[in-house]
Amino acid sequence: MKILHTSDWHLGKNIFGKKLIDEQAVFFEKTFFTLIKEIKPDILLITGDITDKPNPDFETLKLFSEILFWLSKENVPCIFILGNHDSKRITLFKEFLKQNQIFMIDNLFYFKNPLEWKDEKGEKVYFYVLPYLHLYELKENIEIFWKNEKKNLSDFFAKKLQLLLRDLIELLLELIRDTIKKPAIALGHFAIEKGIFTGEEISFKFMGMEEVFPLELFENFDYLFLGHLHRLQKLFSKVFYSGSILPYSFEESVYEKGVWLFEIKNGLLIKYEPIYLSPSFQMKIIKGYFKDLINSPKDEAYIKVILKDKEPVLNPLERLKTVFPNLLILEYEDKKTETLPFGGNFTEEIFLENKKLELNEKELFKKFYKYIEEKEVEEKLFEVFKKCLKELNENLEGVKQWR
Ligand SMILES: [Mn+2]
Repeated sequence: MKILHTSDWHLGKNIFGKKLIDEQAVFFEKTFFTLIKEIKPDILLITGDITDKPNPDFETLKLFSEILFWLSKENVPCIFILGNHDSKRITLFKEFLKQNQIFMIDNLFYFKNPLEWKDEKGEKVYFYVLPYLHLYELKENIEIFWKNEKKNLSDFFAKKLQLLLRDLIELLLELIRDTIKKPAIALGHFAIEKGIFTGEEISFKFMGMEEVFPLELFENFDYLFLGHLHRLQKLFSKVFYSGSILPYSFEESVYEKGVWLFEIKNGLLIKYEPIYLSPSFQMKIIKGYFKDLINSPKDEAYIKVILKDKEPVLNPLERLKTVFPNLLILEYEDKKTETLPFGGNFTEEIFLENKKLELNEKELFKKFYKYIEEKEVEEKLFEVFKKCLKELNENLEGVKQWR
């Protein structure tokens, strides 16, 4: 049985104000769909964070519906589960989609009754599906789906002063412990100990699942295919994160993106292979002095510039955009430079120098203008300055007399 595992699509994601929806559409059309046609998986798993926001905009929903349409047209069975960025808005049509073997999972039904999946050769697995839910939803779900259990749930809840996510997860695992069918594959959206965070895994919901669970909690499962951590990784010998499908931060863009291809034979995972996919856009961090960067060759990638200059540069973002049209963010290497008001050092220097040279205001202005504009002030402009200076001095005189 061939299983393709992907996660954290974050459809509709913006980075520093740049919408990525077009790039995401290109990626699915050119890269992702081609891969699916090539691999022909028996099932495709998407373990949460399908959209970037719980209330996705129209463009995002449109792209998502196009992806769903393609998958159903190509008869690719899939399991989608909710992540911490998703909401039930995207599972609204789940009953229709189920008829095309697209399972959109937003409750614990398939955690209690695992989703049995069989391929043409009779190979069989059981998916225990644990979507990301609010703490109260999780509690509600346990009460609904296990209401006929012998164990007294209300006793359990009454005993707890404060309900923690960890308690509910432990309870859930306890509730299904004796009924687990093999091979048992858990699908979820949470962090496991030793997992590498990228810093992109921020929670959109109040009760964040920022808890990191020990592996031993899940010892009854044979494999865990998970979402949430954005780097593609394998932990211990049975936990797999496919990571985000595209690079979503500058710092992470150096790591390869992709999906996991699993092969199950006689109930065992006989193959796990990361398939790396090239993103539909490039992200780069460029570090250097302004004078060098402004003379570098044109680069269309999404860029973050880190300026090494010790002195603040005038309008660096706008000026560097002539070289890097997709420059999204600019920082100074020395954080102190960033907070200096522009010309902070300059004015101080000039002030001290002026004390020595006793420059008058007119000469001082000429010097300042040359520093900023890198050319001599034109006569016309200088006349305007002189006029303003005269008015200012007259006003100051007026104030003095009035006092
Ligand atoms: Mn995510």
